[in-house]
Formats: sequence, C-alpha cells, structure tokens
Amino acid sequence: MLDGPSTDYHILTASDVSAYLANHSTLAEHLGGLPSEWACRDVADGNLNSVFLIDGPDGGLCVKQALPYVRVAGESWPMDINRAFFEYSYTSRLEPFVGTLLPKIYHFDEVQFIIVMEKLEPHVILRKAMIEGIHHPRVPIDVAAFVAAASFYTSDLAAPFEVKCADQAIFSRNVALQRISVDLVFIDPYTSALRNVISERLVPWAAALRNDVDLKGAVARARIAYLTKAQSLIHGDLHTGSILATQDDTRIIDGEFAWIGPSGFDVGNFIAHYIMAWYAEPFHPAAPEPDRRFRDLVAADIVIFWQRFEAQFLGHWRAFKGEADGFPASHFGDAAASSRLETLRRAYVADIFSDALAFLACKIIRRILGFAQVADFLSIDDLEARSHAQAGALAFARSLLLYPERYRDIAAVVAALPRFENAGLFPTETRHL
Ligand code: SR1
Ligand code: MG
Repeated sequence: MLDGPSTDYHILTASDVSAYLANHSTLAEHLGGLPSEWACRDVADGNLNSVFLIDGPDGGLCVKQALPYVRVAGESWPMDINRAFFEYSYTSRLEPFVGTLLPKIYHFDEVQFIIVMEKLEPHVILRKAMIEGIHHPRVPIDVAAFVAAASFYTSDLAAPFEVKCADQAIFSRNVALQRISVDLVFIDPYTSALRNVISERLVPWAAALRNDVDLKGAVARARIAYLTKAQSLIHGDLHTGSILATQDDTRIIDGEFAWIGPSGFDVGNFIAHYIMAWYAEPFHPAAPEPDRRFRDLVAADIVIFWQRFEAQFLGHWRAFKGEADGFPASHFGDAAASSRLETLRRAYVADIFSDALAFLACKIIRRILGFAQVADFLSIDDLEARSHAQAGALAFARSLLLYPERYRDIAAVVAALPRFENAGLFPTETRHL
C-alpha cells in the first residue's frame, strides 16, 4: 500500500502559499521581490485538488496540492494524495518526447504533495473557451502530437520491455485514481449508483441503458480493454478541462490519472469531449466566429485530430531506429518483411481507432448519467434544452457501442453527427435557426 499523509502534511490555504514559497529560495527568486509583494488567488477548477496562482514582481507560479479527499465531494470521499507523485512522474517521463506541451514543473514536495509549476498565461481552460464559442485551432494539432508521441515512445514499439516494466512498476500503483475511472466511467452509469446524477428528463435513458445487455456487453469489452491492454503510458483524463490554450500554444495538464493502458483511451477521451461540445453548442449564447459556425469547426477539429494522430504515430514508427521488443528490426529488415511491417503498422493504428470509439462512447455516457458532469451541458440553463442536447449525445454514444461496424474511419464518425439544430423546440435558443 502507498503511504498516506505524514503528520507533517497540512492543507495549504491561499494565505499560506506565500510563506510556503518564501521557504524555497529558487521559487522565491522566480517570483522576485518580497513575499509581501506577492498576490495569491485560489483558482481550483477541477474536481480533486487545490490550485493557487501566485504573482510576484518578476514572474508567476502555479501551486497545486493533492487534498486527502475529493475536493468537490469533501472529506466524505477520501482520496490518495500520492496522485501528486503520479502527476509529477507522468510529466517527468513524457517531457523528453513532448517538450513544452506539458507545463514545466519547478518543484515537487513529497511531504506536502505539492507540485509547483509554471503559471500559464494568458492561457484559458479549453472547455470554458469552447462554451463561449472561441476556437483554438492549434489544439487538435498539438494534442494529436502529444498523444502520438506518448503512445509511441512509451509502448513496446519503442521502449524495451525492461523500460516498460519500470513504468508499470510506478504507474500500476496509481490504483486509487484508477478506481475512480473504473467506477465512474465504466460501472456506475449502468447501475443505480448513489453518486450518479441523472436529470429527471433522462431517467428513461438511464433505465434503458441499465437494461440493455448488448450495450453492457460492449461496455464490458471496453472496460476489459482498459484494465488489461497495457500498451503505453496514458494521461487517463484527457478532457477539455485538462487543456490550457492560447491561439498559438497548447498545454496538457493534470496527468494524475496516469496509467499504463490502451493508447486509444486518451484519443477517445479527447474526441468525446469535442463531440459533447458539438451537441451542446446550439444551446450556448452566440459565438464570435465571423465566418464559419463554431460547430463546423469542432467537427473539422475532430477529423484533424485523428488524422494528425495517425500520421504522427506512423511517422514516429517509420523513423524509429532504436531497439524494442514489439517489432524487432531483426524480424523486419528485408524488403518483403518491411512491406509486411507497414501493413502491421496500419493494423495497429486501426486497433487504436476502434478502441478509441468504444472509450469515447463510454466517456460521453459517464458525463451525462454519472458523477462529474461537464459544464458544456450544465451551463445550458433551459433544462429541456439541456436534456435535448444530452439525449442526442447519448444516442450517438449508444450507436458507437452497438454498431461499431458503421464507424470504420473518422469521416464516418463525423458524418454521423446529426446536422439538425435545435429544430425549433426551444425558441429562446434560436441561435442558428
Ligand atoms: C472524483 S473525480 C471525478 C472526475 O474528475 C476528474 O477530472 C476525472 O474525470 C474524474 O473521473
Ligand atoms: Mg483534472
């Protein structure tokens, strides 16, 4: 078992942060001036941790502390503070492959479970920007590069199995957060778990999914893949709240759910949250996009993301000159074998794609019928409009799980997004009518 907090651990408040940083000379120098000149803000936005931003005369820092419970639930839901260690380990492991797509970590405190990292500004949380209809064109390109590099270089395609086992020795201990994912993503939405949050209008949907054995069979296949397919180091929570963006810079944050798992999980999670943004969009206030409708940009970004992921993953593989155990060069050196290798590469990526579709469907369902729902839908005040958007996304997810043969490529996925608007059902939400 992992250790719990020591007696020296204490929970930071906004008024403690300056004193904490003043005790660490390199961090204090980063801020400059005197502690009395530093300004601290509590900006916790996610479900789990405390997060503070602190500004000094010479610079800013972000201070993130793992609380011994789930922040949004309070002390009634205890949670392992070692998640800060897993986030730190994830960032350290991937930094050589993804560079500045991750925030720079300046300090990890293994007693207080605090990570001090660069303060990203003027970055915004992607989910908030998407709700406001602000497009960030670099995000699908950068996230594709990130996931492709992480999925390739930490897999058996590029890492000798001794290296992979060392990764597994670390991340297989991240069981508390995997319990969250297994329960909240793969189990609870198909039961009457007390944590589920089901709006009145979606009660029939929840009951239908609970009683659908074919659907639960497809979810079971996805769950087993999540638990058994140790392909590469995955982020494990790559939704639009885990991405900070400007128009020309993207950062992936919050790697605390890191796990050696199926490469399709992060791919599917990212696309799932774009699809939910797509369904929610007609019910949000008008977006400032001058030319094209934001919704079309979201659909295009899904295609861009997958195509870039596929091209870059294959590009890393074709260019790889090292030795690993999955496809050793000694087996594929001559011309005939090298041509077969290309077929095998394409099959490997096709397998990631089909896994991703099942995971993305599970992600959509959990965000609508389970705990930890998303602001994309929750920010729609008109409850009938909200459930209309959510039901559309649920129907889409159900189709992905039950009829995967209809979705052979990313074009088929995007083509299946229904082109109706709000169909005049909600006269106060008539933005595109
Ligand atoms: C109890 S934590 C709930 C959710 O928040 C995180 O962002 C993950 O998505 C997790 O499932
Ligand atoms: Mg998070």
